[in-house]
Amino acid sequence: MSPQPRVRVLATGGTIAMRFDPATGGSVPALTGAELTAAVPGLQLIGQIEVEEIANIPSEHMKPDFWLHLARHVQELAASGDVDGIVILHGTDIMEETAFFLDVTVPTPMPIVFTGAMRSANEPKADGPANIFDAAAVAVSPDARERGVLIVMHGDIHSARRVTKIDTSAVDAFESVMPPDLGTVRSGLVEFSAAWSPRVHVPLPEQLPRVDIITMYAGVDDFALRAALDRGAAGLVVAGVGAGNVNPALFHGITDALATGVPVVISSRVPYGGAQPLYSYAGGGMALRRAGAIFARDLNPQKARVLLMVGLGAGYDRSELEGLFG
Ligand code: DAS
Repeated sequence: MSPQPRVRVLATGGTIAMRFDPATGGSVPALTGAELTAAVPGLQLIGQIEVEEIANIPSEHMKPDFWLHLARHVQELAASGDVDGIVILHGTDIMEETAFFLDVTVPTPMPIVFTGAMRSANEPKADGPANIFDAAAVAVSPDARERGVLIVMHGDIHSARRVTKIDTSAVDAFESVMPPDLGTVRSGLVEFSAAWSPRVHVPLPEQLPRVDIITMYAGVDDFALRAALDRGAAGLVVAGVGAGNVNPALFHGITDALATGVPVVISSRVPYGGAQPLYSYAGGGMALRRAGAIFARDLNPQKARVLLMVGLGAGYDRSELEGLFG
């Protein structure tokens, strides 16, 4: 009988590891990764499961330094030959950012699968156990190799690049924008569609510079933009409206930032369609492009920030950054 595939589960926390606390009226961190995996019926039939307790924090507490530590550890595991697939248990609020960071900085063909839960472990219909089972089934699937980092939630398989959280409470809270999901997993049956997701790789930097996101909304001025620059932001991401447009106040702030050599990436508040330069009036996308801004295309603002941080951390100049964003 062929040896069981070796699955390493890295537990970082999140709702999946929480319990509702009647004393405080809310959910709080409560369970280890070992307790979570031990409570999943049939998990041992999927593979040889080994759990590491990396952290037990809500994902809002994640910081870029944690990303660097996690990426180095995943790189070591991928190179060790001791592991066939990795499952990372993580909070859902920041999951897409951490997953995309590893997708960009850890170019292994090995399946790296994130999952979490929308309900705490002691809530009715807790979704954590099923998500752990599904994530492990994907992590040992030969079809999951060379796919980049994946997020598996509610039986759907998503690429780290295209997935985003679209619902604050539903168990099917994640959706892939452009193209559809990569596939499904139902009771251990893993099926990938023909969909694909582009992937870029940047060598893992030693440090990640400060990059801030500036949001466009009616009447916004350049206060937040200039405050970010005053705090030493090495790059800016703009969550524009439409396909990537801003008002004249932000436009002038952006052109000033560009003039001082600070790269500015234009993304969009809108989840579908991506950012592209369409309008030539002051603040329109084409005016921003002509001023030297880079367009994020399919990346939402939080992921464009991840890629800009990594590119700047790796020492990329403006033309290399332009290439990175495609
Ligand atoms: N507790 C929040 C987090 O850690 C939400 C969740 O995990 O679903 O991201």
